[in-house]
Amino acid sequence: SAIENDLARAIRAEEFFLEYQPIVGVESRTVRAFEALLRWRHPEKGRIMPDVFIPAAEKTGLILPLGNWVVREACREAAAWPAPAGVAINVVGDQFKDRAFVGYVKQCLMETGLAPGRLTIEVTESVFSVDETVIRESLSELRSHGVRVALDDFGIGFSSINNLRAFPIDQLKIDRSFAQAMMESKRDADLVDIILKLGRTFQVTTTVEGIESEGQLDFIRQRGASEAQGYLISGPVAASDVMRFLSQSD
Ligand code: G
Ligand code: G
Ligand code: MN
Ligand code: NA
Repeated sequence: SAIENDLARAIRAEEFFLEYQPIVGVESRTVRAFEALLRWRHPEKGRIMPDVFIPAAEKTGLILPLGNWVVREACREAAAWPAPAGVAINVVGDQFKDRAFVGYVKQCLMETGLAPGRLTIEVTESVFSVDETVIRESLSELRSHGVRVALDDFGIGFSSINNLRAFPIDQLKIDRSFAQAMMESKRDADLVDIILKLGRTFQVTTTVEGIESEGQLDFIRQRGASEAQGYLISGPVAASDVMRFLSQSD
C-alpha cells in the first residue's frame, strides 16, 4: 500500500519524532516517568498517529528500524532529564524476534549514559503469542541489566493471570477503559480493586491509564494504585516541554 511504501522513505528522511506523556505518583502527584509516543510528521499529509502506521510497519518489517530509532531517541532525550525521571517505550513482539534487539537496547543505554533503571519497556499481552522462550529470555536479560518491564493495556487481554505467573515484570498498566468503567459500574470498580490487589501480591508497580478526572484519581488513590497517567495530569507533550514539567512538579 501507499503508506507501506512511504514508511521506508520516511525513516530515511527522519520524519518521526516522539511526544512524552507524564506518569505521576498517585500520592505525591509528581512526575516519575514519561511514556514516549511516536508521531510521523508527513510532508504532505501532516501529522500521522501510530495506530495508523505501526500496523503497516509491523506488516513490512520496518518496525525493526523504526523501533530501534525509538529506543535510541528516547534514551538520548531522557538522558538529559534530571534523574530519577524515567522514560517508557512501547515495544511489539516482532522486535524481540530480532535477536539483536536486547543488545541494541543495552548499547543505547551505554552510549547515551541513561541509567538502565530509568528505562521501562512496555509490552502488551499480545507479545506472548511470539515464541514464549524468546520473550522470556529477552525480558529476563533486560531485567537483569536493570531495565524495567511493564505489561501495557492490562485487563483487556486473554489469560492475564497466567502471564503474570509466567513472565517477569515490574509494572502493570491497567487499560484506560477501566478508568471510565470503574466510575460507572460496581462490577468494574471491583475488578479494578482486584487487579490492584493482584499487583500488590506480585509486588509490581500499578499504573492506571486514562485518568481524566479528580474523581477517578481519588478513586484509585483510595484503592492503593501507585501511579496515574491521563489527560487530568497531561496529554502527550513535545520533548521541549518535558523539562518545564519536571521543574514544575519536582
Ligand atoms: O497517543 P497515541 O495515539 O500515540 O497511541 C496510540 C497507540 O500507539 C498506543 O497503543 C501506543 O502504545 C502505540 N504507540 C505509540 N508509540 C509507539 C511506539 O513507539 N512503538 C509502538 N510499537 N507502539 C507505539
Ligand atoms: O496503548 P497505550 O497506553 O500505549 O496508548 C496511549 C494512548 O492513550 C495514546 O493514544 C494517548 O494519547 C492516549 N491517552 C493518554 N491519556 C489518555 C486519557 O486520559 N484518555 C484517553 N481517552 N486517552 C488517553
Ligand atoms: Mn503504552
Ligand atoms: Na495502554
